[in-house]
Amino acid sequence: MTLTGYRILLISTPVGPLGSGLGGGVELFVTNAVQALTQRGHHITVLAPEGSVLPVAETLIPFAGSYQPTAHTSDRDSPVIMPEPSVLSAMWDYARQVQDAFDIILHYAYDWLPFYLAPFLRIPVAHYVTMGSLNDGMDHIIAHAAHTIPHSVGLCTRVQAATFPAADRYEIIGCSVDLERYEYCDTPGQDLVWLGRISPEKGLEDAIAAAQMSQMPLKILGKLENEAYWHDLQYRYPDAPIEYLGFFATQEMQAIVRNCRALLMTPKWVEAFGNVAIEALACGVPVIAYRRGGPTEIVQHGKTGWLVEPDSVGGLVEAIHRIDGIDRAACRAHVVANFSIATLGDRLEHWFQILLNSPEPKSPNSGLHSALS
Ligand code: HBI
Repeated sequence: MTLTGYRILLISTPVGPLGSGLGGGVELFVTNAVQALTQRGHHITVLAPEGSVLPVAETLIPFAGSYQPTAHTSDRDSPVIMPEPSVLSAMWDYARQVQDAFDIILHYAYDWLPFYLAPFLRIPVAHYVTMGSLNDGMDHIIAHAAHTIPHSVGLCTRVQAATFPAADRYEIIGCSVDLERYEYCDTPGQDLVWLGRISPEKGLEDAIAAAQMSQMPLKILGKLENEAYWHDLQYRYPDAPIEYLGFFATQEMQAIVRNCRALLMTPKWVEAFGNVAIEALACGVPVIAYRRGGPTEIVQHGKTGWLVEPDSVGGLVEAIHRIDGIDRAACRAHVVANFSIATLGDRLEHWFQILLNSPEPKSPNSGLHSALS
């Protein structure tokens, strides 16, 4: 550590360039982490796939190579795949070469390699895991990393931790939004809004069904990741009052979302966190979400939105009819109190201090099998 802060090497997700929308919520995690840490006097160097855009980064080094196949579209028993020449191995080979110029590595890849490499490096690695359990191989290496190097794996929420083996081994870091980028609105129009990667695990069909049943117009924003899925939804709900507007960067996205009556969150998987929930709340937009995954630790039922029986479209419709009972100012106030950049900075800095003052890694496998059995 220099007198004025940590020298941090931040390695981004290998599934696509920052700013492309391919990285989903990770783009926001990375942007907010860089802001939170820079504001506190730390020095961040970001490694990311070429073509990445990260305005808040003082140093961004691009890497060529094939993207990793996305874990959320793989099977639970999918083997580890390295599509060489891979952007993931290129970024980590560079990290190996320059490690002595840094105090710590912070990375956001939901991929096997960084977890395997960490004990081989001379500086600590903080693994920030941004999804719940998806794959047996990843479960094993994540639990192994948390066992051999205690405190080295950070998650967003407790409910996400519960999806992994040895749920008590993980640091809960949470997430945040930069409140200055979200403008509060207390005079919404009639539209509902759904926001996220258009991919089956996000459950867009239920939001469309709820719009059809309630006849409330629904705006849809996000990366059109799965064309076949999207065409199937249009075929199944030809008359639903929906409008797909495309993928937008934060500034344009929040200008649309802030004018909506409520955000619908309909995850079919255990959403690790649900950045879109705190983005909407930051604009004063109440959240109607399935009582599943990260949103259960963000939405206060009856105060900042409604938590609905999972997969119940009728439950979504009932909540839609009650949405005017929610105080929009309370939505923004909750984010200010719990999910600010300053709060994230506190948690990241505390995590790094623990890691930098931790003893040497434990010998692997000592007692691990019991944790995984
Ligand atoms: N898949 N293999 C892989 N690696 C990632 O880093 C990754 C992913 N799928 C989705 C994803 N990251 C992000 O969109 C989420 O972590 C938010």
